Parts: sequence; structure tokens; C-alpha cells
Amino acid sequence: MAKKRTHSTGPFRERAILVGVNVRSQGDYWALEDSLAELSELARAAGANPVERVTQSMHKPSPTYVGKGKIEELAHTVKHTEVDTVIFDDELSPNQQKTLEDKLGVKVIDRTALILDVFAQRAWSREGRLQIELAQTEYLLPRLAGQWSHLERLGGGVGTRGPGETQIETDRRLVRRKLSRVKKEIAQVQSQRDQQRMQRTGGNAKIVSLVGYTNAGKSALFNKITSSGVIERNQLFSTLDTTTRKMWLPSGVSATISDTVGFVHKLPPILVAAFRATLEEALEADLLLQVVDVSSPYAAEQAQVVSDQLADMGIGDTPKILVLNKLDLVASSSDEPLALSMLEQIDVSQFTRVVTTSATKGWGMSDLREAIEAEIAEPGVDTSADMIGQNV
Ligand SMILES: Nc1nc2c(ncn2[C@@H]2O[C@H](COP(=O)(O)OP(=O)(O)OP(=O)(O)O)[C@@H](O)[C@H]2O)c(=O)[nH]1
Ligand SMILES: [Mg+2]
Repeated sequence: MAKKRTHSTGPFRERAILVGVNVRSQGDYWALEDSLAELSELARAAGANPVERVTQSMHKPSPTYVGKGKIEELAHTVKHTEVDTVIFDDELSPNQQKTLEDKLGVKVIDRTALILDVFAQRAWSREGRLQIELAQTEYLLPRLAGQWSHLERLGGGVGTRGPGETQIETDRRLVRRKLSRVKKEIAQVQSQRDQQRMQRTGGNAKIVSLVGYTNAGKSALFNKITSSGVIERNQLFSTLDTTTRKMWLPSGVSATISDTVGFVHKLPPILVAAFRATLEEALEADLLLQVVDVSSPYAAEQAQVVSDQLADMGIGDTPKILVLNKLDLVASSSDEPLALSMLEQIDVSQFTRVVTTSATKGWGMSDLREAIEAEIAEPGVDTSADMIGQNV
């Protein structure tokens, strides 16, 4: 019999098997091994210990995520490796999750729950906590039915029913009430944020926003450019809160620049929706600085994920400067041209300019400032092609 079902996204330290599929009809440009490598990092960040990976290639998606035979194989592996948890590389529907948990006899977690878990651990501000609470509650709501199934199997009865309604209905009501409370509090925080922005910018200063994959070096660049002390760490999702500062451009004009939360492959839409207040700076930006870690073997895929997610957020058309960061890890000096093969992999046509930087060495900072100034003054005059190979 399956263990008690929980959908807690709180911290856990368990031995885990990672499961991913490659669905050919969906043609994901992200290789399965790369996605699982990242899932493994996310699992570790959440405190789990991934001990095994199981993959399957399929022609079309399976209603049970993996095929029947694979589930049997998985159940066998679960027994023999004594794992506590199986983590799936995509968001599972409540039904899929329940079926898999029944068949495997251990806790089943999906990529969304894992990302929510990592976010929950990093949220320290009131706004961050509220937003993660909103995302977790939205995630939990459709999964409540499954959570009570262990009681339903016992035949309901004492302690499982309120007067005239089932426990699950009572729970749903409580959770909905919590949802509306959290949403109200977020709205309050957001209106304070709006006021602050108006005071800061006087309503007309240009807004520049750093965006990019988690761990690309956004906070490091932000600190360098504004001489601030935002936490920069070699971990996924160091930054959850937006920090905004005034920055001076070479001609003496000022703009505001914001450091924002990082993106990740298969970022759950509920999380993006919940973090809308935090992402407001990016949503309203006149100019985006899309930061890419050039030392990552997945730099091109990561750049594509961010571009796709910006488009999903409705800001795919905001002018963007491509900032190729961590140059020091692939070049010995700021003069060494960046290997063109790197640029060939990234679709540079969507960017108005390209700048190479090293936030830690301070390379390329004046180029970046000049590019920002030029872009704000005369958006889109330069073309990326002219800028490629032009170095710091
Ligand atoms: N060698 C090198 N390391 C860098 C550079 N820029 C950032 N880093 C390091 O990369 C790690 C991640 O940097 P952050 O600035 O925290 O990255 P981020 O994009 O803000 O990440 P999230 O907030 O998690 O989305 C840190 O350990 C930084 O010190 C760089 O140009 N060169
Ligand atoms: Mg950061």
C-alpha cells in the first residue's frame, strides 16, 4: 500500500530517483541528459540526494508519463535502491501523480514542486514569501483530492467529514480563503512598490532590467555597475527579490537598473504568475540586459529558454542587449575575442547589441554602460552583426 500522500513542497532530504522522458513529437531543443543534469542540481538544492536516473524515449506523451513497462522497471528499482522519492522532470497532472505514487509505493514529486521547494528555501522578504505561498497554494489546490485518498480508502467516517460536506470540500474552502488573503496582501505590496517606483523615477527615467538564466551572473553585474551588495552566489535562484538602483550613464544621464529573479528550463507558469509583482520591473523595462553565462555548456539552450519565457510574459519585443558574461572563464584576457562558435549557437538576431563582460574581473563595464546609453538614446540604431567580435 502506498505511503501517506503528501504534496508538501517543504525541505526534504531523501534518496531520490530522477525520471525524464524525451517525447519526439514535442521536439524539445533541450537534450534529455542536460535537463536531467539540471533536475539533479535542483534536487540537491532542495536537499535531496539523487542516486539514479531513469529515462525513456517515446513518440508521443504517455498518460502515465512513462510507459507501463517502464513503471514496472521503476517500481523494481525503487525497491532495490531503497529510495524515498521519485522525481519527474516535468509537471505531472494530479491524476498522473496519484497513479504513479500508487504504483511505485513512494512519494512522487514533479519538477514544479521541486522548483517551488528551492524558491521557498530562498524566500526571505515578505514579498518573496507571499509570492511563493501563492504559487504553492495554487499548486496544492487541484491536488487536494489526492491528498485525502488515503482516508477515502479507509472508508471515510469519523474525522474525515464535516457536517454536510466532505473533508476535501472543507479543505478546498480553507485553501481558497488563504489564496484570496495572500492575493490581497500581494496587491498591497505591489501598490507600495508602484509608489516607490514613481518616487524613484519621477515617472520618466528609463528603466533597465537585468534578466537571464539562474546563476548567469545578473547580481554580480548589478553589483559591479551600481556598487551595490546584492547577494551573488554559485547556487540556483540566489535572487528572488527585485532590487532597483539609480545608475549614471557616461553622459551624466541617469536611469534605473533592476536585478531580477532568474529563469530556468520548464519554469512553472504558476511561479511566473505569482512572481508578477517581482517581475514588474522587467515587464515595464525600456531595455533588457539579457545575461548569458558563456562558460556554461548549455549557454545557447539557456539563452533560448530566457527568450521564450520573455516572449511568454509578453515582453519579447522589448529591446534587448545580449550580455555574454563570465568571459574570464573562457578567455585569458578581455581582448581575446570570444570564440565565434559560441555566438553561432545563440540566435543573436533578436538582440540590438552584444557586449562581453566579466563581472568578477570588471571587464566590459564601460562598454556595457555605453551600450545602455546608446540604446536608451537611440534604440536599435546599431545592429548585432556590427557588434559581434567587438570586444571589451
Ligand atoms: N568567473 C566568473 N564568475 C562569475 C561572473 N559573474 C558571476 N560569477 C559568479 O557566478 C555565480 C552566480 O552569480 P550571480 O550573480 O549570483 O548569478 P545570478 O544570475 O544573479 O543568479 P540567480 O540570482 O540565482 O538567478 C556567483 O558565484 C558569481 O560570483 C564572472 O564574470 N566570472
Ligand atoms: Mg541573482
